Amino acid sequence: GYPPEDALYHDYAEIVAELDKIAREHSGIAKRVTVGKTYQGRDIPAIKISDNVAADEDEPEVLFTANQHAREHLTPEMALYAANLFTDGHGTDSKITELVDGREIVIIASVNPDGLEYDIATGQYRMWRHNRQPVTGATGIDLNRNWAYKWGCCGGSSGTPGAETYRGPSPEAGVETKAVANYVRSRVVGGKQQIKAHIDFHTYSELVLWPMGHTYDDTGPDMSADANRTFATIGREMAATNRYTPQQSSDLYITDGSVNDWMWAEHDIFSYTFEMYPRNADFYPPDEVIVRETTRNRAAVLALTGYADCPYRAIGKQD
Ligand code: 0X9
Ligand code: CA
Ligand code: CA
Ligand code: CA
Ligand code: ZN
Repeated sequence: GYPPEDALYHDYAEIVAELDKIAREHSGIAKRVTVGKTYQGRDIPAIKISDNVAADEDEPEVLFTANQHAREHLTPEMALYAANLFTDGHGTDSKITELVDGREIVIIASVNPDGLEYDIATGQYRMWRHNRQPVTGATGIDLNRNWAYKWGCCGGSSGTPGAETYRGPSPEAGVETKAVANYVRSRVVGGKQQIKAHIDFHTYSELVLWPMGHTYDDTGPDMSADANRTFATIGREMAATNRYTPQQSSDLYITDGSVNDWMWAEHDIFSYTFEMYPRNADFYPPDEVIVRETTRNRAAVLALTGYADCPYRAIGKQD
């Protein structure tokens, strides 16, 4: 498990227990949802939060994901913070109540629990990034290079097993990538994708990133000028609240097969990456920073959830 000095971080069992507790204590507005299993057979832990939570209502859906990368331990904490924020805030905070009543919020607290558990299994951090499935000559795929849009197109991933950014043998070969992609596809109802907005949490660098990642171009065949302006406007608004730096993701570096490009290009989801604390290299901040660095994203999470009915409102348009 976690080193004793970092005991406030949640391991897999504790993530599951926390989601179960939230669902139990807020059963009218929270229920566990099934996303699928990891390579090693763990249930990918997720929760839905909305009024009339048992019904699939006609409300904009918002997705939060965390922990594609095993060692980014602040990110499941962010997911749990958001789950508690929406459930505790319902009925106590008028703005949160309105969001929970008018949206269907799904939080996947760890996309990669196999990797998380491997990273902490010895009690000494292993700096693990990938999932834990065997590939030719190595173990693990970089899940955030394995999405099925322009996979491996552009020099933003590696074809070598064992490399940090190994893209896997084929798109969605990663069991967890495929499970989350299947979940997103399952939200196409009557030909319409229900999920309108998404944040994928990573560490570190304190950035708000938006697509595209595979090209330096701001606009192109899969990114209209209005969409780009909307991404940038909402991205900058969120960054003003958490004091992160807002930028197109390729301005950081080129990635191909990353989640934001797929979510946008294939599903028209306004999909962001947040690179959380700290600003400079450190995957293992002490547990003392968890509360500060998750609370820091309160306003940004609420802002994107608010925009989900019509993100283009940010630039004064209707979709
Ligand atoms: O490389 C990644 O997958 C993300 N950074 S991390 O240090 N958490 O691994 C960033 C992905 C954002 N996309 C692009 N930079 N294009
Ligand atoms: Ca500590
Ligand atoms: Ca509802
Ligand atoms: Ca719905
Ligand atoms: Zn990451």
